Amino acid sequence: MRAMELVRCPAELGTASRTVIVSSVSSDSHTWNLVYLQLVLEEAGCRVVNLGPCAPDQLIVAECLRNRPDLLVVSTVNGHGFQDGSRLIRVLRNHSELRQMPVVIGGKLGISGPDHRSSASLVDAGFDGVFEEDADIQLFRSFVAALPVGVTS
Ligand code: B12
Repeated sequence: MRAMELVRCPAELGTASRTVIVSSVSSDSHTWNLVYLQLVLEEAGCRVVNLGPCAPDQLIVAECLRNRPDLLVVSTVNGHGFQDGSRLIRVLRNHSELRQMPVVIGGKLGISGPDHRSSASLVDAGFDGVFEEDADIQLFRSFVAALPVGVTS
């Protein structure tokens, strides 16, 4: 299965500036992936709140409730992404106010290269998009450009 098929593209197009939270997961201390994504998003005109590495689930929940972002971007490369991502998305989706918030995850999610079956299970668990290490960044840019504004406000 191609990465393209793992993205639920929002139908509605928005033009206003979007607020995006970028975060890693609790186990992951890698940082440059987050800096890279912040730059990509700022280049696209987004206001970015970067929570940095090793963000605990409850911090991510609290910052989403405080900032009401148009998108949460989770990035992880240490190889625990499938486990950490599954846990995090359940915590987020169990929160009634965050049930509709667009959330994507990407990076080096496992330790054996792209695993599209595991990515599909992340979509089943509640992610709106999964961008594995072989995904084209242009696909991510298109996803962001097509986001509706104000879903979580
Ligand atoms: C620097 C580094 C470290 C530093 C991090 C310092 C810091 N403050 O960031 C230190 C030494 C701390 C470290 C530690 C570890 N690391 Co390390 N690290 C690296 C290294 C060499 C470079 C990472 C980097 O900065 N890349 C630059 C950024 C810009 O690129 P990137 O992270 O790949 O992200 C890109 C894409 O993945 C993508 N992307 C990422 N997220 C997302 C999200 C979305 C939505 C999208 C669209 C795209 C996207 O966009 C980025 C640009 O293309 C890589 C190897 C490598 N060459 O990639 C290993 C690597 C990531 N580390 C690895 C490992 C295993 C570890 C450790 C577990 C090692 C250990 N046994 O202790 C620990 C884990 C620590 C932890 N708790 O997380 C493995 C992960 C294996 C895997 N996933 O298959 C790698 C791949 C090395 C390897 N080949 O084995 N590491």
